[in-house]
Amino acid sequence: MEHATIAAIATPGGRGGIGIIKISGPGAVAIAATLFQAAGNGSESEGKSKPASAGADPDSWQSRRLYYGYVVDPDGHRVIDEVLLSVMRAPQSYTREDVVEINAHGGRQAVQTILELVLKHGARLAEPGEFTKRAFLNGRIDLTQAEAVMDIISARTETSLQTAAAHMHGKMKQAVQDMRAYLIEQLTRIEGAIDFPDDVSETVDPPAAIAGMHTRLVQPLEALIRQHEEGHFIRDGLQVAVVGRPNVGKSSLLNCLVQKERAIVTPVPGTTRDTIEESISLGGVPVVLVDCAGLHETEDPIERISARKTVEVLDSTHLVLFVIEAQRRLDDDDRAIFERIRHKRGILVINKVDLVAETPVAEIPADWYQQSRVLTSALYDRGIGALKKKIVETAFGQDGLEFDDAILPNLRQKRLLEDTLESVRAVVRELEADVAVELIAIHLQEAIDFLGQILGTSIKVDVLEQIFSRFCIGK
Ligand SMILES: Nc1nc2c(ncn2[C@@H]2O[C@H](COP(=O)(O)OP(=O)(O)OP(=O)(O)O)[C@@H](O)[C@H]2O)c(=O)[nH]1
Ligand SMILES: [Mg+2]
Repeated sequence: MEHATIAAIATPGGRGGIGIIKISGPGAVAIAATLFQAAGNGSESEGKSKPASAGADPDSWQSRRLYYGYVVDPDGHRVIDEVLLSVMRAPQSYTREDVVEINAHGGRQAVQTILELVLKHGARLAEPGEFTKRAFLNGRIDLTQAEAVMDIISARTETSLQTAAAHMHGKMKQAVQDMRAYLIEQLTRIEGAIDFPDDVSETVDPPAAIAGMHTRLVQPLEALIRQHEEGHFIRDGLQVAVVGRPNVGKSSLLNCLVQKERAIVTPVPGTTRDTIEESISLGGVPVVLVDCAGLHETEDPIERISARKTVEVLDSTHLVLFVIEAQRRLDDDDRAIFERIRHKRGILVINKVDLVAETPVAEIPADWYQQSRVLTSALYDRGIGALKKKIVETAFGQDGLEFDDAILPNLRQKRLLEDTLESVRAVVRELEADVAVELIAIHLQEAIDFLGQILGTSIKVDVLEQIFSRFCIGK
């Protein structure tokens, strides 16, 4: 474990009410003491509601207390800023080391100058995520909780925030620890059988062991892996492509859904040439809407490039809004588009209903998303609420997404869960085939190691570096 004292600006750049410089490590308090001059002159603390006045001796500074004063450059005694300083002594701090936070005024200059002074007096600039990495290396949190810290920082909707917070409070950790404990118990028994070969059948009861493997491991592992797929939307958003012939009102619909003039709308077919993306939150899930160029048979070279882009979007999109016009009969272009997307999950949006008296003119084949049709008028903002509801329903089922207490593994965790499942399945197969216990022990150990990598108890240094490098500086 490295013992350098690290420092960074913990608040975002730009102007703000306050800016925070965070220092962590054995030298944190001493460095702060060389720069901080308490306001007032005594060492007695004032009333509880006011910041305390710090004594000159930093050893007398109390943990988790705010001190009021100034940061002064020791060379030349220039006052840099009026600040509040807090000390959190090890091990009761974010990193489990001594931590000092200096709350300065939030202009770039003051915060930057203070950071430079802190660095000059013995700290080094923290790498991205290094504070959290220290919290992990010092055993305050496990790796699933460290990863959740980053998810909280980048959470885009209420639901993503909730699930990240649940992970930070150790839900993922608990689930993995339970499975790992069970595997260790099994391995201990099997190893007992290796040492006393006469007692194999007594120590290991294969049918019971197989049943246990199923309920305690195979099922929970499969559920967690499935939940990753659903959780993936919470993290990265559900991609919804808006497609149809030129001029059917795709851009108008996008604008209605996001409630702003995002895409250009004109009566001229072929207005949208490039794909346009905009995000909204539906049912707690970030939804990324992609407005595409109209698709139709054409010789125009620009339109052909646009069409190629649309087809690329269609490949990766989770859900398609297929837009047709209510006042017009379907033509070959409409039919060609449907053939392209029929394998995709989709909603048929019958737009421009304001132009028809009652029922749409278009005679729609029965197999065109029969369960998922919505009538809209993007011009008059009609049917948009129903469309939003349909998007959630079509993507996530009738009840929407139930994420209240779900555990949503990230990609790294999911891959390790899959590796674990594979090893567990091997164990089950070997128990069924009655193979040598030594072989079973190897696969059990493998599964234990994979779960350990999720928690961070057995993990390679480069993997750790990779995880923490995705953090922002100052966290
Ligand atoms: N009456 C009526 N007109 C609409 C409606 N929605 C869109 N329009 C009109 O249809 C024309 C085309 O709308 P856009 O939103 O640009 O259509 P688009 O599908 O994006 O067209 P391209 O980008 O060219 O493929 C514009 O004149 C819109 O005002 C609607 O619900 N009712
Ligand atoms: Mg358009």
